[in-house]
Amino acid sequence: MISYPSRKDLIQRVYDHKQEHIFAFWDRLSDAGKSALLDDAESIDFDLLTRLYTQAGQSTPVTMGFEPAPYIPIPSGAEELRRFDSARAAGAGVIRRGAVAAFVVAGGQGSRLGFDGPKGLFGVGSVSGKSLFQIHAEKILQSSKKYGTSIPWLIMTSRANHEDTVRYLASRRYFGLDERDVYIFPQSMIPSLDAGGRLILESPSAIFKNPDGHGGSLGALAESGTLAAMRERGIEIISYFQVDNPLVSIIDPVFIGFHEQGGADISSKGLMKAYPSEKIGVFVRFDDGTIGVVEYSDLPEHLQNLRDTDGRLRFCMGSIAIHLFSVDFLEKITGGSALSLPFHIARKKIMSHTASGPAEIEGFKFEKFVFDALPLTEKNIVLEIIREDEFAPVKNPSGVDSVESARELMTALFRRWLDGRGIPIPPRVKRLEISPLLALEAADVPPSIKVPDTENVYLE
Ligand code: UD2
Repeated sequence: MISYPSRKDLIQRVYDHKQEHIFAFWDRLSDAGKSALLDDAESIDFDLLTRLYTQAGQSTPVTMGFEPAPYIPIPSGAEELRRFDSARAAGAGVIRRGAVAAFVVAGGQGSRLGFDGPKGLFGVGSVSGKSLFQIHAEKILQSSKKYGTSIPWLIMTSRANHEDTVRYLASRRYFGLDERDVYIFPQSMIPSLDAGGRLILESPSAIFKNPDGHGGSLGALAESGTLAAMRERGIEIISYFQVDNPLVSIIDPVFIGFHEQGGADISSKGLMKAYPSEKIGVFVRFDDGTIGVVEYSDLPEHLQNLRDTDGRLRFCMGSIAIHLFSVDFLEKITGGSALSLPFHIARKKIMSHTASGPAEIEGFKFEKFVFDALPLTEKNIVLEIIREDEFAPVKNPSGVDSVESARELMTALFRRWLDGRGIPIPPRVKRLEISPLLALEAADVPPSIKVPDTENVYLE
């Protein structure tokens, strides 16, 4: 057994859990390295990892029966339109009284996109080249102006991208937002395991860990003190979204109005799945009456393909990870005993540090999903939205859900805005971008605006 007198108990714990291989390079470590490795080990919940590894061998992600969840459909008749108008008015009132905060989860590793850096720095503006973070920041800034308030922006990062994110936003002066309105905090990390249930070394003095999933955001909100700060500021609703969707309507009065009028703990936006295997979770009602989301990878193929008699997919309402959380509800579930959302287990390739250098190995990563908070609610609402208006995820370098598809969707949306306002678009225009600082929705576009006769048009 290795020796480090002041950390005897911890070392014993590591050996008791048969994880002593983490000390493989012990003799070569400096004192600082030894201490760093022991600190890393100290933060590990070995019993939790043992439980998760046992679970990994069982693979029963969804244990309860479920049916499709109810939802508020896109309005069609006059009465539904009136309901939406009333929700919009109620939501605008909530925003105006300064009760809404925006919250982006940006702790993910963006590995699918192949972009080396925080995904929020990725340039997605089809003409301006603006980054995802800039587009989000400008929407929040413009919403603050529109509703005469100051909307705080919460950003969850992770260990791998926290410093870069903080530096980037500071260097760009928070894109016009007041620094005091920007709250950046990292999420927790959890070790991955190899196929034999052993911890993995990232370097001789560090254990490989991954961010604990976007479900970690609720605990991180509370632990970082940000939830308390929101309460202090009079925030009642936190508007949650993912960093990779440049079309997201961050401060949406209609959505906020439905949430407020329905007294919901969580409200979620949903849309019709485009095809059965689309990589989005679906809203369901479990047999115990609670609402939840079943992730695409957990929905058996026959249920993905199942159709109703009218030909529509039975599980058609997809989750695009846009939610409103009431602060009361978040305080309830994160206060007192720790919030225990379940971990989902994914088999992944992981870089491991071995005696002969770095090597890719098969392992298990553990992540919490934010939508697992849905079954904890007493009241929730799912609101259907129009896909083309609000969803353009940037996940892949090309093809489906790529930067190119997102740029095309943005151009198409801005065209519809101008068409709807009767503003002519010269035929030469190929790419069109409207700055959030000019308009957040079609109704904001100044009717007097002229579209120049060039291929790439940026209206600001
Ligand atoms: C997510 C949803 C999927 C659908 C889709 C829409 C899950 C499990 N899947 O799929 O149902 O709604 O999005 O685009 O929710 N993140 C963190 N910390 C983490 C992990 C992720 O902050 O530890 C953030 C990440 O930065 C990103 C978001 O969560 O903003 C989604 O992560 P993803 O791209 O891995 O999710 P994806 O595409 O599998």
